Amino acid sequence: MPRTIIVSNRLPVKVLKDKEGELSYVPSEGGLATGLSSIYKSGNNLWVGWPGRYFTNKEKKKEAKEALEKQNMAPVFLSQEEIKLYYEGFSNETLWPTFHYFNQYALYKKSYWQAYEQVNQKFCDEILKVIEPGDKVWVHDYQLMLVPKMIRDIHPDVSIGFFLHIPFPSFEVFRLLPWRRQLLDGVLGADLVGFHTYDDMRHFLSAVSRVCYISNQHGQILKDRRSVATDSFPIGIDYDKYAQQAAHPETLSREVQYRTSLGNQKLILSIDRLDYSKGIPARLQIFDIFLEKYPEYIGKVSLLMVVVPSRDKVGKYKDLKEEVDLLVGRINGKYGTVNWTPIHYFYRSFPLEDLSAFYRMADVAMVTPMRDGMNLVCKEYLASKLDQKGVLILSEMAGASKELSDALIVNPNDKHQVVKAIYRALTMPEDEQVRHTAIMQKTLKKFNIHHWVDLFMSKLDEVAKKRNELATKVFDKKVEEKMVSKYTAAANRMLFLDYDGTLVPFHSDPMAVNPDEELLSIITRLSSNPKNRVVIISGRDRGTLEKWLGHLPVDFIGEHGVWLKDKDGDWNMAEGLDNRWKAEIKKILDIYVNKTPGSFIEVKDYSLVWHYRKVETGLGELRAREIISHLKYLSVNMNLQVLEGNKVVEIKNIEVNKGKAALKWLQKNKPDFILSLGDDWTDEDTFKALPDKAFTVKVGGIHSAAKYSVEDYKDVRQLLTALIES
Ligand code: GDG
Repeated sequence: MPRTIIVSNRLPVKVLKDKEGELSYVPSEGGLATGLSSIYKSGNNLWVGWPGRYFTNKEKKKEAKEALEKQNMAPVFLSQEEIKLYYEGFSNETLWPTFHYFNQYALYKKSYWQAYEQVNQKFCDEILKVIEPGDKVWVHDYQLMLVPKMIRDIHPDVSIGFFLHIPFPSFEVFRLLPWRRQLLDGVLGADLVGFHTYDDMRHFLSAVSRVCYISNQHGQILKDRRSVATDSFPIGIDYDKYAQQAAHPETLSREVQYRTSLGNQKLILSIDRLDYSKGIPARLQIFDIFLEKYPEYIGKVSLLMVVVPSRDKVGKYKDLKEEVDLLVGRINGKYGTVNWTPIHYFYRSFPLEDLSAFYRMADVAMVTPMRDGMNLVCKEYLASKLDQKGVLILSEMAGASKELSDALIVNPNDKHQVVKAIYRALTMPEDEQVRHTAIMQKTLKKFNIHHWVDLFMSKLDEVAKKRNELATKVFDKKVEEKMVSKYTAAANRMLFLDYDGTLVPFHSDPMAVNPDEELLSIITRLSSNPKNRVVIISGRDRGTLEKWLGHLPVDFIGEHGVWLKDKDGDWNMAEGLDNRWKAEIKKILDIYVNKTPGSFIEVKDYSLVWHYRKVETGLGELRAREIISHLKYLSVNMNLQVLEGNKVVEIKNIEVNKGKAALKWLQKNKPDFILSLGDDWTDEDTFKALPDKAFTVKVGGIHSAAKYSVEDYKDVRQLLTALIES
């Protein structure tokens, strides 16, 4: 039975060692572990990850491995040095700050990168030990961005998903990384790439387009003739667990205990891991300003601040800890009285019962990170509010703000706005609190952690299904053999060959792709065979076609079917065409050339083409859309079609298309073997027009009416050579 393999930096378990050296295994309580437990614990499924401790003793290592394997876990053992360079180093001192827009904290060290590559390979090797075709792999987070490609290179047929738990930054920030290309290539080894928000997905797609020069269609990326899907999957929490915990007698008794010592003052709650992305110092400064601005709250409201120790070996975190300690001390010194402490500060973690009591007690939760992939604390707070009384102040920089629009949404850099939000929260009428909480709870209940896992997994299955369908299209050896055998058996063959993008690659200067020696030799050999009729079917003007290939015995269909020529005849124009529209449309295109550096117009006899290959990425696409919408109504009235091609917008008569022209050729010649090769939308007309027995081949894509697909012009030349040599 195919298996599902979960891969993450840490295994969902803590390995503890007592004084006698005995090992014990405590399952992690984290949301991800809960959500994925139904998957990795069943059948022969598996979770691959670091067990979270160093093993120097071989016996103990073996013992741990065996014990973990019994619980469906495969440990990747890492040395102290590896953790220092790969985890604390590249993951947390390079990627984490960059992805959270703290790029001024990022270190770009070659030694970190090398360790990151090696450790990613180590994870991959562990997976390769067990993986088989048909299996599914789900790789988690920024520590393992290279793993998808590493697996794909060895196993082209397995389904691979990747989920990023932290934000994906804007391209302008991402581009700063010296290893940006390798990181993207690594992730693109997956079939499905998931993010918390649509914005993260957008940034990723823009990075792929600018760094790898691959555009996308509705989030689908075509990479090495594989389709990579991207989507947003906002992670949820185990809602019932938090709601039930909030009703648990132990939670209630702790709440009573804490309430008794605090008195009946209002409580604002703040809970995070120690991290500069969480905006802890700013939150303290905001509380300071609040007390200054609203002195009537002195003695009436306290901030309960839990900071969970984290990454304390990384330099920036040590500095942050000192800053927080200092600020708390300063504010408590400034406002504190014998019977009131402004900030109750804890630098440690608490058991769930305490956490739940804090959530219940808090009148306000202040979740104001500078940047956060999602943030689960705010969701847990809401789930714990069984009476629905309480107010959430939420930073717009947290992924959660996209779902929880009923919170008081703030920009954490606008301190005065947040101060006002605190005042509003503390004075909000109860019925309003209940109204907002109820709406958000409804969302969180539905979009819980199990829902998230199901959504991702079913999308991964769907993508895999599509991949299999597309795979049937690949022009492989078997198809080639079939084609060659039909070709040799035929006596009257017709080959429709598109030019740009099919026989030659694209170039920023369209006149720079005149046929090279290899191409000339291929076409000469094909066309000199009396059983063959070679038809160059192109959007090019007749002058260029004549100049480049006119000396060979080939037929031409130029300007997508405006100009036609038999190998032994003259150029003829398709009947009934009008080109008086050109002057008016050219005036419009001139406006766009004037405001778009790098663009130009190609004037053909019966069509106009606006080229934008040299225009700044993004601007060209924007202008193309503007032109299309500008010409929308005009073109209908003038009987024109406006088509978007590979970095071009072409305007031509509605009657003209390659398909119609190709049909004319078939009627005249009645071939017993037909091959058609083309790369863009104009060739789709040909593919659709040809009879079913034709071999239609799309170049450089898979979404096409063609039966088969090849990667690029090199494959095309190989395919034609196979025919010649048959
Ligand atoms: C990353 C992304 C994304 C906190 N204090 C205690 C405690 N916690 C638990 C909370 C919560 C978790 O830690 C923190 O989760 P966050 O989502 O808020 O933050 P990160 O750890 O940075 O997580 C983040 C997440 O991945 C998931 O994709 O949301 O944006 O940065 O569950 O309850 N738990 C206990 N005691 C504590 O004192 N028991």
